[in-house]
Amino acid sequence: MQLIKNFINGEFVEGEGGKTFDKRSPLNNEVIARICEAGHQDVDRAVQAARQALDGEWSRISTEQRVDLLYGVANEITRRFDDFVAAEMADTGQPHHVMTHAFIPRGAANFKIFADVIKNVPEESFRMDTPDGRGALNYAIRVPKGVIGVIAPWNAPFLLMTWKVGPALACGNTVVVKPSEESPLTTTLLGEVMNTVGIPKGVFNVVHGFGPKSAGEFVTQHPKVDAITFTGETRTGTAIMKAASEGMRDVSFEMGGKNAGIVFADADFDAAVEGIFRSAFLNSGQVCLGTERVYVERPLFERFVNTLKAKAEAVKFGRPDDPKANYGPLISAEHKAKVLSYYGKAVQEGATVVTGGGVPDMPADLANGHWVQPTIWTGLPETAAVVREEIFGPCCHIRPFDSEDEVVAMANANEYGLSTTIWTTNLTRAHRMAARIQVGITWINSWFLRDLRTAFGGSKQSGIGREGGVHSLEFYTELRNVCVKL
Ligand code: NAD
Ligand code: 6OD
Repeated sequence: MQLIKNFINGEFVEGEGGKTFDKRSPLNNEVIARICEAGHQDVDRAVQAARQALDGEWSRISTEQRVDLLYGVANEITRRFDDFVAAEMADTGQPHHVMTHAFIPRGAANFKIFADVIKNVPEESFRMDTPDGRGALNYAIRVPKGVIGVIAPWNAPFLLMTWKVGPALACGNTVVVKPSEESPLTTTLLGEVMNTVGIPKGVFNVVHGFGPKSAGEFVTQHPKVDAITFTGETRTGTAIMKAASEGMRDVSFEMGGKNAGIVFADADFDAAVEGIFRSAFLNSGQVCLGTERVYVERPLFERFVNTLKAKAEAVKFGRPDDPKANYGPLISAEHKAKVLSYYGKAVQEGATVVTGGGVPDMPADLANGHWVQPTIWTGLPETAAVVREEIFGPCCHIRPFDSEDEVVAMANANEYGLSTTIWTTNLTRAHRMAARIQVGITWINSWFLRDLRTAFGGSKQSGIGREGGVHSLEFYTELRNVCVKL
C-alpha cells in the first residue's frame, strides 16, 4: 500500500506519532493509499521551514532566476505528465480526457503564466510638485506577502492548488499547502518536482489532514502564516476568516456557486445544448462554475429539455482509463449521500424528474463506487432548496422564461455570485445582460473558457478578492512606497 507523506523543508516525512488516514478510490471505495496526517508540530515545522526559506536563500534569488525556476516547474510537470494524470485519476476517478485536456495542462500553465506576469509587470511611480519647485518622486517596491497558507479543495485538485501556488512563488513568497483530505496525491507529487527543479528547501511545503481540529485549522490559525488563500465551501471560508482575523491576516477566497445558465431562443441550438451539458455535468457536476440553474426562453424550452435529457442519458460510466467510458463518480461516499439527499428533496418539493434521480447499475467491481446519475428537473419554484442551494453534483433544474428582465432577476436572486453562461446570437443583449448579472465572470456562448491574465473570483458569497494575471499581485505582494525629495 502506498504511503503518502508530508513534504516539509524539501523532505518527505511522516506525521507526528505516525498517524495516518485512508485515501479511498471513488471508483469502488477501496483504500488505495495511506496518508500521513500532520499534527500541530508538523504544521509548525512546515511554517518554520517556510519562514526560514523566505528570509534565506529564496529572498536572495533574483527575479530572473525565480522566473527560470518556475518555467522549470512547468516543464517538469509536462515531462511527468503521465504521472500527474495517473495520480489525479486515482484521486478523483474522473475521465482520462478531462485530465489530459484540461486539469493537468492547467497545472503547468499556472506556473508559466505567473512567471510571465512577474517578468513583465511594470512598477508604478508618481512625480509630484513641491513648493520649492524641485519636486519629488514616489515609486513603489513590490515585496512578497510572506508565508502563504494554501487551503485547497478536491474537485480539480491540481488545477486549483497550482492556481494559488504558481502566483505565490512567482511573487517570492513561500507556501504551506493543505490539500483536501480527499485528493492528496498530485500535491504530494509536486514536492518531487520542486526538488528535481531545485526550488530551495522550505519554499514549498505540504501538510496532509482534515479541516477542523486538524492540519487545515492548524495552518490557518498559525500566527506565522501571513496570509491565507482558500478555495472551498463558503461555510469553511467563514471559519477561516475568523482564524485570519487573529493578527489581521489577509485572505483571498474562491467559494461556492449556484450559477445560472441562460439560453435565448435565438441561440445556436446545438452549441447551447453542448455548452449547458458541459457546464452542468463536467467532472460529474463537481465544478464551482457549473450551472445548476438553467433558464431557457419559452419557445425553445421543450426541445431543449428533451435534447439535454438524451445527452445526459447517453453518458457511459466507467473507469477513467476505460476508452468506452466518459463519465466518472463523485469524490466520496459522504458527497454521494449529500447529492442523493438533494435528489430526494427535489422529489419531495414536487419536481418533475426529467432524467436520472438515482444511481446507475454498475458492474460488481465498481458497485461500491460513488456513482450518481446525471439528473435534470423541471417544474420547481425558485424558492425550492434544490434551486437555491449549491448541490455540487451532476444535476440542474431547467425553467422557462419570457423576458430579459425576468431572467436577470432570477439569475441575481441568489446568495452566490460566481459565474453565468449566456447563449444567444444577439450580442447587444448579451453585453447588456453581462453588465446586469451579479457575478465574477460571465461567459457568452462559452463556458469555462479561461484566459489566465483576467481577474477571476466571486461576487456576494462566492468569494473575496480577485486572482489572475496582475490581479494576483494584489494579494501575493505588498507595495511599499518610497518618496524621494529631488
Ligand atoms: P471544503 O470547504 O469542504 O474543503 C476545502 C478545504 O478546506 C479542504 O482542504 C478542507 O480540509 C479544508 N478545511 C475544511 N474546514 C476547514 C477549517 N475549519 N479550517 C481550515 N481548513 C478547513 O470544500 P470542498 O468540499 O473541498 O470543495 C467543494 C467546494 O468548493 C464547493 O462549495 C465549491 O463550490 C467550492 N469551490 C469553489 C471554487 C471557486 O473557484 N470559487 C473552486 C472549486 C471549488
Ligand atoms: O479556472 C480557474 O482558475 C478556477 N479557479 C476554476 C475553478 C473551478 C472550480 O471548480
